[in-house]
Amino acid sequence: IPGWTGVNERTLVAVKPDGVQRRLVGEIMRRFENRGFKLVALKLVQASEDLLRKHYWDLRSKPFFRGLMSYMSEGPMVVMVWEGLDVIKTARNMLGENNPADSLPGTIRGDFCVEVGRNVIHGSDSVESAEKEISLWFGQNELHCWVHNSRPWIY
Ligand code: RTP
Repeated sequence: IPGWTGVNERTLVAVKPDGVQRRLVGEIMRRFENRGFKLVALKLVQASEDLLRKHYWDLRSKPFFRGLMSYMSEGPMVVMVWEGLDVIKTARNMLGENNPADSLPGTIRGDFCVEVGRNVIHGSDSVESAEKEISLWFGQNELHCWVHNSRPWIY
């Protein structure tokens, strides 16, 4: 099939508690579907402190770590795995910069938030972190493999 490399990646995307509370879940999912990515896992989770510590282990010595733990515990998150060509990098572009002030309009953070401490969404930043985060948040039986038989370029 012309233009189809078959190189599929998976990334973890999480709508943080503020995003859920502000009813942004549908809008965010719509953007990923419209872009052409495939949803392969989805759940609403109130994250435990243990899970959040593991997720943000690399940031444990940062001054904002305690605030980050408390922010991420404020309510349930919608955690998803999206699949498709270059989805890790493309998702990060769709999210915008870590600091919403640096995020261009048209990105999720550029359209929906102003504070780094309430930046609405998380997305894995590399192949290694995507693999680590997917196995942290999901069991194997929660990840679904499905295909669009007649149109393989639709991931
Ligand atoms: P994320 O992991 O959530 O996608 O964010 P990121 O890679 O863009 O940024 P990272 O440096 O890993 O930071 C993780 C989350 O910590 C919060 N944060 N607060 N100065 C601050 O108060 C500060 N800096 C970072 C943000 O929620 C950020 O997304």
